[in-house]
Amino acid sequence: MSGEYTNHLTEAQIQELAIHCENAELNAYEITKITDDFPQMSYRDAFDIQWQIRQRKESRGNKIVGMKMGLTSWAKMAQMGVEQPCYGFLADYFSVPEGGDFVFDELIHPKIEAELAFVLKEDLKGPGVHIGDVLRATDFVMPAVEVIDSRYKDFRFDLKSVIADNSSSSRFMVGGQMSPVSELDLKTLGVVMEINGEVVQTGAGAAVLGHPAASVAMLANMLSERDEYLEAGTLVMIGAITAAVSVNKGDAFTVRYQGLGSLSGRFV
Ligand code: OOG
Ligand code: MG
Repeated sequence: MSGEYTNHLTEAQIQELAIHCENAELNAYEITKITDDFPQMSYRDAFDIQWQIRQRKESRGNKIVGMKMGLTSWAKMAQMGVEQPCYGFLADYFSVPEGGDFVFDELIHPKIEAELAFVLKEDLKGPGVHIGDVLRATDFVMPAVEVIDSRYKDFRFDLKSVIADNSSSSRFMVGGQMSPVSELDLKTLGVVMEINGEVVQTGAGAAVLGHPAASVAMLANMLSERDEYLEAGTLVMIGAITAAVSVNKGDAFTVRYQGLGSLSGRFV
């Protein structure tokens, strides 16, 4: 993603594409991927579209309550055919309380992901942020489930298109038990995902870039390309540890996290 970081689209096109993607999210309908119509779109353009969507929400009074990394595990990269991580933001209304319901009809074709969330007690400013910085700056870790919902037809995209679509961010749940990093072995931390009582995915923390904290470090470094940073207090989801799993209306899930309890919810 380094190298070319210039705009190939005009400001008006970026604005128009932000509205295009955000309307699809707000009204739960599919769109064709942006690069089909704008093959010249650059990474800079894609992130500008995402930041424009963020601004639109903030200007309507929504709060940004965290950040997420995506495509950070081999399981996810292989599943989506994309080989580099991306990031997105989390808005207030994406959050569903622990044990709560996800309203299926507000979504297009949701999938669930087992993740972890880091909550920071110090700022993290890239470039050059490493795992040690992240561990020092982390207040606590808690279990997280992300519900992703690409706005693109059939959940198919390339890296630039998914970045513009806020990296498929849609809903999330955090809760379970929090823990300081000193009490966890983040690499071997096991997760078991069950849907309707059946185990559908299993994994361990090291699936995410070798160590979950590496994902937070990468986010801080990516944000520095835009002179942005992670402020103390920010919640960061590290990306799915296993492949994502499609869900249907009526499904119930439980994800168990070694040493951190479990998260459950339903699609109603
Ligand atoms: C992109 C977002 C991926 C994760 O945790 O890997 C993501 C997608 O697969 O739709 O959130
Ligand atoms: Mg995710």
